[in-house]
Amino acid sequence: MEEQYHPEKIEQSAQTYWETHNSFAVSEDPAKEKYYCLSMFPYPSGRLHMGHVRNYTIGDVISRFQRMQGKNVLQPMGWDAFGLPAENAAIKNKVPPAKWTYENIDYMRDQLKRLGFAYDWSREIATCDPDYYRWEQWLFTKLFEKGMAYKKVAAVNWCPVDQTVLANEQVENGCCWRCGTQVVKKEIPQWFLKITHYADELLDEIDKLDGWPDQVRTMQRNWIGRSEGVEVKFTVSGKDVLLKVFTTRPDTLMGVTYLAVAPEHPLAIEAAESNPALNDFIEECKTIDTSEAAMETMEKKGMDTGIEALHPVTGDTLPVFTANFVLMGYGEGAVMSVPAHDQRDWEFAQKYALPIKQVIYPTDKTEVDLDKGAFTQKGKLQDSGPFTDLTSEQAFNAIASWLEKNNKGKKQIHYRLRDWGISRQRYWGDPIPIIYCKQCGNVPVPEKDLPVILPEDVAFDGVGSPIKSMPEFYKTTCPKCNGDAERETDTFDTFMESSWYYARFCCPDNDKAMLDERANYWLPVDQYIGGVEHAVLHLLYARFFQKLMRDAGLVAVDEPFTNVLTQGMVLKDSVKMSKSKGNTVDPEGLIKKYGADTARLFMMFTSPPEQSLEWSDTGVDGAFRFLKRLWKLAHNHVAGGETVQLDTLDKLSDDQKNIRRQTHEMLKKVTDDIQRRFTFNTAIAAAMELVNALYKFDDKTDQGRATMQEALEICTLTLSPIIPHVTHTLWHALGHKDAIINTPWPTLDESALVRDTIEIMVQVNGKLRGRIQIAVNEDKAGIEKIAMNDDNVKRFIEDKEVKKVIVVPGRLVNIVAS
Ligand code: ANZ
Ligand code: ZN
Repeated sequence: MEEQYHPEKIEQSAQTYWETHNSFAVSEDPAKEKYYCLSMFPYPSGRLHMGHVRNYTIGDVISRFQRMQGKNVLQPMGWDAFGLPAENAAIKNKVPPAKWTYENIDYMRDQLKRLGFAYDWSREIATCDPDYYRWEQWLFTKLFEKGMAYKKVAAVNWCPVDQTVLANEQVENGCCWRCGTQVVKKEIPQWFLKITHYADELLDEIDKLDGWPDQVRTMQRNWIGRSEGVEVKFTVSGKDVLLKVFTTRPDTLMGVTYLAVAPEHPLAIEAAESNPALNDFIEECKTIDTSEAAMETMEKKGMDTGIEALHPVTGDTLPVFTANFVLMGYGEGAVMSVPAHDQRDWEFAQKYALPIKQVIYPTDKTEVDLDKGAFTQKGKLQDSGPFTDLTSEQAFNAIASWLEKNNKGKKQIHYRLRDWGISRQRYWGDPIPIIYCKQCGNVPVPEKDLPVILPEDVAFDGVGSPIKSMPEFYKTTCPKCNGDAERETDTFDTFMESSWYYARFCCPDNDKAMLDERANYWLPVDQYIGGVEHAVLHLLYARFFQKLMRDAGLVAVDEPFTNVLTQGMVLKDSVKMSKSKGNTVDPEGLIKKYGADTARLFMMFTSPPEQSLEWSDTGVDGAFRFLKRLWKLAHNHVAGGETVQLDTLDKLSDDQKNIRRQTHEMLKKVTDDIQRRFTFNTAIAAAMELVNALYKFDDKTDQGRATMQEALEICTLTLSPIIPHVTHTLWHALGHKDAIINTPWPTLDESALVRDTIEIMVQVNGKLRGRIQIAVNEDKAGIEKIAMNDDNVKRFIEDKEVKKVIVVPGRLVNIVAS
C-alpha cells in the first residue's frame, strides 16, 4: 500500500475493476429480495452540474447500501433527450439537434462514470432513440383506440411575424423571444390524454403513498383540486337558453347579485356581435396570460354584456357581465357572483357599483363590516327565504335538493385537473403517430409501420419545425383506404418520455413489446430520488402512465414509486447555484482537483439530503483531509504486517474493549442512519469520530493490532457506499482478496456494545468535582468508596467534615460536606 493517497490513480483502478467485472449488471433473481433505486434521469445539456452530482450521489449511496444488505439492486441511468434546449443549441451552433444531443450524452456518460456511480449501463436509455420512443407511439395508438387520446381545438402561443407556435419558455413578457412581437393566442387542433378519467384514483391513492414527502402529496392533491359543489341553471331573459354556473357555495345562492361569464363564453361572443365596445374588450382579453400566477395578480376587469338572467328561486333579474378572471376551461365558464361572501366578487362589485347583499352571518353573531371586504366564512343564513336560519352545511343540501326538484340544478364534482395537452409544434420530439386522410379522418399508424422515425439529419433554422416542410416526411398513404394522406407533424410533449422510462429500464432490450414480465419483477421503484420541481407534473404524469400501462395489461401494480425523496438545492452564498445567477461551480474541476470520493463525501457530509446544501471550499477541503487521514491510519496499520485472530472479549484489555465498543456503536449508528433516516451526514460524523479515537489508540500488541484491524474493516465497509473508490483499495490493503463491492454489510456484535464499566459524576455540595469509572454491578458502598478516593474530589473535602453521601446508581454521587 502506498504511503500517499492518490485519488486519480485509485479511482481509475476501481472503475476499471467494476467495468471489467460487470459489477453493476443485474438480472431478475426470484430468490433474492429486489430493490429498485432510481434517480431522475438528466436532460443531456452538455455537462453535469452540482445538483446532478448531489442527486446521483444520494441514489448511489442508497443503492450500494441496499446491495450490501443482500438485495438484488437495480440502479439504471438514461437520458431525457428530447426538448427545446437542443433546438436552441442547434440554432446557435448550426448543428442538428440529434448530433448535439448524442455528443452531450457521450460526454456526460463519462462524467457519471468518473463519479463512480454503480449503474447498470447495459440498460441505458436515450428517449430520442427510436427503439425507445416507438413504444410511446405504440401506446398512444392503443389509447387512441380506447378513446383515452383525443383531439380538440386549444389555444397556443403564436407569433404573427415568425408564423410559428412558441413554447411557454419562448414567450418573454408576452412577446416573442426571437423578434419581440406581441404573442397572440391561436386556436389550433391538438391532442389530449384523458388524465381526468383517472382523477379520482390519482387523488384517492395519494393517501396510500406514505413513503412520499407530505409536501409533495399536498401539492398533488391541490393540483387535482377536487371540489364538491352544485351546478345552477339560470334562465336568460327573453331567450330560450340556460346559463349554467358551478359553485362550491350554493348556501350563498340567495346573495347572488350578478353573473359573470368568461370572455370566450358563447353568450359574451353573441352579445359582442352588436356591441363594438364589448367586442374590443373580448379581443383585449385574448392577449392576456391565463397562467395561474398571472390570473392571481392581474387587475380584475369586466364589462356588462347587456344580457339579463333570472334568479332560479326569486325570479329577480340579474345583470350578466363578462370578466377577465372567469376561465372558460373551468366549470361552466360562468360564475354566480356573491359579492358579500366572495372577495373577488366584492372587489368587482365595488368597481362596477353592483349591489352587495349579505345572506350569511357568523354563528357567533359578531358584526360583519361589508365596507371592508367580503365575509367568506361559513355560518348561518339570513334573508334567504325558505332557507333562512339554516347553517351553511344544511343549506348546501337543502338548496341542492330544491334546485334538483325544480330542475334548476344538481350536485356536481369538479376537478381543477385538466386533460393533458400533449401536442407540441416543435421538431425535436417523438412524432405523433397519426395519419390524416380526407376520407377516413384520423388514422393511427398501424403497429407494423411503427416507429414513425423523426428525421435527424435536418437543417434547422428555428422558425417552425423542419418536418413540417418536408414532404418526404409527411406525405404518405392512408393505412385504411390507401389514398393520399398526410402525417401529423406535431410531436409529443417531452413529459411523455419521462412518464414511463422507469418501467422501460426493466426490459430495455425488448424489441417485441413495450414491457414484459421483468417489469413485474422490478416494479414498483422502491426509492425514487429527484428535485422537488418535479413534485407535481412529472410525478403525476408518471402515476397516470402507470395506470394507463396497467389498464393496457402491461404491468400489475397501481403506483410506480413506493418512496420518493426530494433532495434539497445546492446553494452558493445562500442563493441557488445556477447558470442564470452565474455562481456555478463545475463538478469537473472539483473531481480533477480532489477526486470523486471527495466530491461524494462533501455532498453527503454537508447536509441531510432533503435540506439545501451550502457550497463551501473549506468543506471540500475538510472532506479531502479526512480521506487522507483515513488512508494514513490504514497505511500505518498495514505497515505492521499481518494481524492475528481477535480474541474473545474477556481476554481483551480495557482499552481494546473500549475500541471494540466504539467500533460497534459506530456500526449500529451508521446502519440506522442510512437505512431508516437517510441522514448520511451523521453517519459520516460517527465514522470520523471513530477515526479520531483510532489515532489515539496506540497498541502494538497482537490483540491491539487485531482490534485495529477490525475497526478499520468496519470503517471501510460502512463508508464504502459513500466513498467507493478509496475503500476499494483499502479493502485489498487490509488483506482481502475479494473486492469490497461483493462484500456484505458487517454484522453487529451486540456483546461488544456492553459496557462493563460506566462513568458517573461526583458532586461536592452540588458542584461537579469529578468523574469516576465504576463496574456496572458495583454496589452503593463500593461506589461511595471509589468516589471518596477520587483525587480531585479529595481536594474538595479534605479540610471539611462529610455530613452525608447520596448515591444515585448509574448517575451520580453527591457528597455534602462543610
Ligand atoms: C359562488 C360563490 C360564492 C363561490 C362564494 C365562492 C364563494 P373551486 O373551489 O376552486 O372549485 N368559479 C366557478 N367557475 C369558475 C370559472 N370558470 N372561473 C373562475 N371562477 C369560477 O372554485 C369554485 C368556485 O370558483 C365557485 O364557487 C365559483 O365561485 C368560482 F361565497 O360560486 B363560487
Ligand atoms: Zn383514408
